[in-house]
Amino acid sequence: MSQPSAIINVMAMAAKKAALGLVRDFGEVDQLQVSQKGPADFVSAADLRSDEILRRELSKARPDYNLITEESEAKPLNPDQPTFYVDPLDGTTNFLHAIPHFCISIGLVEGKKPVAGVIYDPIKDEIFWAEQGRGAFVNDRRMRVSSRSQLNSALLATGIPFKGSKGRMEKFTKQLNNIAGQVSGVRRMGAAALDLAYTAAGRYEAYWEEGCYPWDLAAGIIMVREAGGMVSELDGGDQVLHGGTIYASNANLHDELRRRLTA
Ligand code: LIP
Repeated sequence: MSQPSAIINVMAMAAKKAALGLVRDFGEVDQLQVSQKGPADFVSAADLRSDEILRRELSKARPDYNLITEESEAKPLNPDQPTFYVDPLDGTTNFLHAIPHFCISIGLVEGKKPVAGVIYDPIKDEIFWAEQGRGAFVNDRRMRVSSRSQLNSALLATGIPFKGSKGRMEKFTKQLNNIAGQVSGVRRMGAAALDLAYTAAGRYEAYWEEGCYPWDLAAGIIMVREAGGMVSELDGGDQVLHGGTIYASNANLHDELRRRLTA
């Protein structure tokens, strides 16, 4: 196994520290489901607590780096320094409904290129990590994308538009209509970072979603690439981090799936 570098250790330690609070809070969400008001405020507070710990830990270890989190206000970046893109709770809706599928995602980006990433699922205690040129790992096992090349045995993941994702439903239903009947299955699990990590681990053959943010994607993009997979925009553009529709898959099925999804 490749030894995690200093920066991976920094990111992994920050994620594990923040996850302690998330796991404790997750235990309470279950109780709050039945209350009249529901757990929404409680969950935003949990998200903010995770955010605060991640910010503190990452900026203590790398004070010069830029840091953007889902919860932070936009501020000018120093273009000479790398940028951490952090989602303190990816899969918020799952968390809110007491569904144990969520994670913390930390990506490190140089210029526009993700170069390192850590995604931690504290419920399953799986830490996914990758660094440019050093491979991708889950816990201490190397990850490789799947080698399936037959469409009919491929399992895909996606995100379904929901309230607020204006105008995307028509395009999505067309994509789903083009593909669902051809493949083994399509999952909507609700945490983009884990969808990418699972694609890197060969659990899914591919994943696509429109409307994600760089903090959902930065860590997962480097993971899929280091596991031997391909990541692009569905329409062929190269702005994967800031672009429209993220599309990641194993190398064998990349072109064929894209053709069908965009037909
Ligand atoms: C979520 C993503 C998910 C997507 C949701 C949302 P959050 O991130 O991981 O894939 O479908 O719209 O963006 O809001 O839980 O950090």
